[in-house]
Amino acid sequence: MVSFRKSEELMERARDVLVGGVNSPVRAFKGVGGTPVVMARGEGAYLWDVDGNKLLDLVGSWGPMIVGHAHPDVVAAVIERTRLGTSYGAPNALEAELAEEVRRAFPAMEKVRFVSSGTEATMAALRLARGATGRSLIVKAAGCYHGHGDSLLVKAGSGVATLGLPDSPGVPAELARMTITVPYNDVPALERAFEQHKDAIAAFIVEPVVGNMGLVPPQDGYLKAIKEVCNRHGALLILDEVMTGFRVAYGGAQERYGVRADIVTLGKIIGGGLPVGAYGAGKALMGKVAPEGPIYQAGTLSGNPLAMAAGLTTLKLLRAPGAYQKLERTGATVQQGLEDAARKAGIDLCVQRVGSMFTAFFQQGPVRNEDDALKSDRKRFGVFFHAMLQRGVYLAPSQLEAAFLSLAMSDADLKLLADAAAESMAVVARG
Ligand code: HOZ
Repeated sequence: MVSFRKSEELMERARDVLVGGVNSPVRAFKGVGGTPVVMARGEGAYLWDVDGNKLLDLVGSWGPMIVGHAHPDVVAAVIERTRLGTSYGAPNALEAELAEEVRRAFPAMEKVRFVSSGTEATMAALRLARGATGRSLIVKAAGCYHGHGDSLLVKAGSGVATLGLPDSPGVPAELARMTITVPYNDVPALERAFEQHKDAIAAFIVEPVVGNMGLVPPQDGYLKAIKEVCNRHGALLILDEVMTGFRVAYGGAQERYGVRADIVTLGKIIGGGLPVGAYGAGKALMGKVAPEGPIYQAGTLSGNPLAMAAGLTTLKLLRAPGAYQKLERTGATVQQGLEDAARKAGIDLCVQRVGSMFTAFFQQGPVRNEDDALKSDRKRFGVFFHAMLQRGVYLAPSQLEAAFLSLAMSDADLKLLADAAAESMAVVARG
């Protein structure tokens, strides 16, 4: 048995002073049971915990670590910037450089505003949509998670669904009523929402590939259809690419599926592991944001030079020839390993993957929306999670999350993963 004794001791101490011992609920292992693993360091495809266990990391900080942990170029860029001071509360030259790179990848983002997290980006995007249209209602898809902003904590996925708290206390009912939910991958339901609330809906916000009910891809034509419905009703389409941006393709889901949003939100990879979010849109729309326009949004650490440097370096590494082909191959190999392992063990498993993001749902599938995702056997997932952890593989501690692969994974790592999956599926089968 691998020991996590020091993690357990540290978590006991942390629980006394941090809520649930953590600073973000999914980390508390409520979705799988047991005690969270306390990490000490990361390098390449691996994390090392405080007990010295070496763990192949399939979480990747929930997406940002696409080039692996502590990549020497990213580390060097951050150290170099640190020597120049860590925050100015004034413009720095890296902000426009990163914004230009973001615009090259996401043509819908003619102008960009950097913030410090994905949550901030989606909150600001909603304000922009409401301010620009003069309408109050927002539509979101059940099971999508766009951070913890009040308007977005309605039938949210990720930790909210994992903990079974679909509507959070503290969100005023008046505000929650302004968020309408529809099932993901359901165009007629979106049409009905627009019919019921004529001329009152400011925007439809959606993850173009969902990562927060486990991974659920858009069905053929879904993204183009929702854009057309929004256009027809004078509403804005907000594509939340916090997870998918620079992940499912350099230009995110918009490049991969050939769609263009009215407003885009980004996070995770653009900060290269440091806290960054961004939102952007066409010039006319962004011209309504202060100081060019009246819609207010601000931030002391926005455009932080360390974060800009980490983001720029990470994006440069992603532009290396063959990077996305490698991520695709890595994803396909991992998927094959999991499917083979499940088949041999006689376990129902539906692996859904887009590039280097995937979820192995413990059910037959397909998983098209939140209702489908909730049919997964979460008890089996918990057994699998702990069996994998014992074999040195760190998965996201909830069935309703996605796994993220990195460029740092070698063939030997993929073999380790496949072997661990085969043994762990056998453990699941034994019950
Ligand atoms: N919201 C993230 C999962 N979709 C979890 C963030 C964290 O716990 O670090």
